[in-house]
Amino acid sequence: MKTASRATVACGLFLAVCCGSPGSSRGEPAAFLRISSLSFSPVNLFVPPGATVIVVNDDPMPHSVTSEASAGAFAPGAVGGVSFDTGAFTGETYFVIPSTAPDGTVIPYYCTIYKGAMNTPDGSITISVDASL
Ligand SMILES: [Cu+2]
Repeated sequence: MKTASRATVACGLFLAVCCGSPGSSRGEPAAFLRISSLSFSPVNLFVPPGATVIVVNDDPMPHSVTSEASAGAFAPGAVGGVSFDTGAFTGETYFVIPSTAPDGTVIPYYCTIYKGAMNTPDGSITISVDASL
């Protein structure tokens, strides 16, 4: 019983300190990817393994952030076993990079709806153990 109550206290402290990120309900730090005027920003995002990526769509029309095997493929795919896909969405959504994602992996992504018609047709997420959130 002593152990359980200590864990509860520790969890409460963690939540109190770490719950600042909007949309990250698990209270973990997150990276932000923004879509505005048919452009991804930042186009090249660096995140550590296990990162939550919160995607904000400022446009009135739906977009997606979907991994592809190579830039310009415009078809869902993976690099180094890492893939992600928000599906078409407006407003805000998020996805999680696997904690096993290999350091140095560069995963291109695109929008399944507008593809080459985006002002930034391809973006990329680079997995870096040195990236901070
Ligand atoms: Cu789009």
